[in-house]
Amino acid sequence: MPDTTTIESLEALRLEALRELESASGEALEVWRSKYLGRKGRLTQVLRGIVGMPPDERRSFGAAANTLKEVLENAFADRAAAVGPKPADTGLDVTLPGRRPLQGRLHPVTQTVRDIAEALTAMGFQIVEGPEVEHDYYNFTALNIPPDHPARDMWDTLWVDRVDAEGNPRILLRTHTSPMQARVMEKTKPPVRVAVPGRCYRYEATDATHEWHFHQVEGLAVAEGITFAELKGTLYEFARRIFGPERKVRFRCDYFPFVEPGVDMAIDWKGEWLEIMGAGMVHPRVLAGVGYDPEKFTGFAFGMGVERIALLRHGIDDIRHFAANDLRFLSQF
Ligand code: YSA
Repeated sequence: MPDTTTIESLEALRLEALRELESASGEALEVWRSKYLGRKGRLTQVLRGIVGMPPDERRSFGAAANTLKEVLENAFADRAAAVGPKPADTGLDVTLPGRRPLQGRLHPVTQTVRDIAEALTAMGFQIVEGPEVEHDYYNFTALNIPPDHPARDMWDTLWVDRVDAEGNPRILLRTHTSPMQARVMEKTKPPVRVAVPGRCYRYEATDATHEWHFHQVEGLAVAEGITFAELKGTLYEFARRIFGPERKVRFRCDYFPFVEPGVDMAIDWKGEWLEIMGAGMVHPRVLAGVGYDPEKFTGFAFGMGVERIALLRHGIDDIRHFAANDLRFLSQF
């Protein structure tokens, strides 16, 4: 058996291995790698034998053997790159452009809710949220709309299939965010200034400007000495922040049982007016109902439709696009 523990034997191994490698290709390449560098390969055996050598020889021989390992590994890599399988052979074309991963983003209605919340927060309103499944007391009675009052017909209501002791349904999907007016005032001493974003539901036929489920943002400000001029000023400022200073705004008298006086606000849309919110001065009966003294405190409230605002801002022609879940529409925002 030849002595493999001398520098000369390493040199002989190097020459032999490189000569063989020069003509190796295809499967012979792997045979070569295994013969010299594999687990039972010749060089590997040499390296394993180093531990049994006398210490003074071990250092210089070990260094030479490791250098040879590096030389053979590099030579193998060069040869494999020159004659080994090309990417095309494996069916993989690395020059093809990559596929861009689909990037998620916020729904345009969510974006609009956030923009509205940001504008109102900057104007001093605090954001609060409330339940979508509501008691009829908060949705109607606390808002000066007692049971059997004809004003209940203003909101086509989706009732939850549950009745009270008298056989009347009392639980509903909230038709507007206004129930939060009473919920907030019940728990807070004046002054209050809150904005309530949330989803609402109505048993309504749909068309280009009406959905059966949509979002509103409610606003409520109550303190001593608040006037109608402050309501108007607040809503003008809000419209300026959301639609810009050029967009035309219209106020008209309107009726809501929980305000006196009441108004609605519309924005110009395709040469017409599109109503975006109802508003008014909080009715003294609503204030008294939550324990506020209506002789001392006054306030204003408003409730705006988020989908309508998104529609106006983006020039969309039909509100039903928002819930249709069509990526061709959603990916524009
Ligand atoms: C009025 C006075 C206040 O002091 C406070 C709030 C209000 C608003 C009241 N709660 C309300 O819901 N009035 S509303 O029925 O006229 O709706 C307000 C806004 O919600 C509308 O101007 C519209 O922008 C939107 N909206 C109403 N029904 C809708 C709708 N958006 C889409 N689809 C529907 N079906």
